[in-house]
Amino acid sequence: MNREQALAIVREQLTEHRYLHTVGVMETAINLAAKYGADTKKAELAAIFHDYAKFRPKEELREIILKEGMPSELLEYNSELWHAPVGAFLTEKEAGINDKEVLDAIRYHTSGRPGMALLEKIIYLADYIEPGRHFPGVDEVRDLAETNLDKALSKAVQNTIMFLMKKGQPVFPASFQTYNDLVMTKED
Ligand code: DGI
Ligand code: FE
Ligand code: FE
Repeated sequence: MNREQALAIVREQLTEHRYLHTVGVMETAINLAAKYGADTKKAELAAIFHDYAKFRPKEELREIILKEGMPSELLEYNSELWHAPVGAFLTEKEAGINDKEVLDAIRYHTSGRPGMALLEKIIYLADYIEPGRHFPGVDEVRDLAETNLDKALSKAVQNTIMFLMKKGQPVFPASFQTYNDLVMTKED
């Protein structure tokens, strides 16, 4: 599937604002992939589909999580987490993409996971720093992403967890595990 075909499919699923975000993630992910030695075509495809399920009704997301054997623990946490694993599922089912690396990058783009693959890191980070994002701390992560993918990622995960905690919201355990994994394995 080429870029135009993929973009046309997701455009129908998204608002204009979310579509522009998706294009920003795509461009950012391609640049990161080229810089850090990942497959730029896979980065492009994963970025295009990463928010594919963002606007499905919550009931549909919940049902798919239960029916398809995804971790039901997800349902106890913020529903914002659900579109990622369901997005991977629907990208395969409805768009026919079956590349496991691409699907995993979609699946883990919100929560992260310990031991993230290069492509997963790139999509998580591209989602966080694409040019349409404006929130405190994003420029620091953009700067880190120029030179150190893992440092940028660990700062992004840290910021997200701190943002949730400041609001008194629950944090999905995989997000904490991702943070621990990144700070405990980093070299300096
Ligand atoms: O879909 P996007 O808005 O582009 O971004 P996203 O997929 O990273 O998810 C949106 C939000 O999910 C993110 O801003 C914070 C929220 N969220 C809620 N609970 C958790 C969480 N994010 C993480 N990493 N962990 C959580 O437990
Ligand atoms: Fe998302
Ligand atoms: Fe996104």
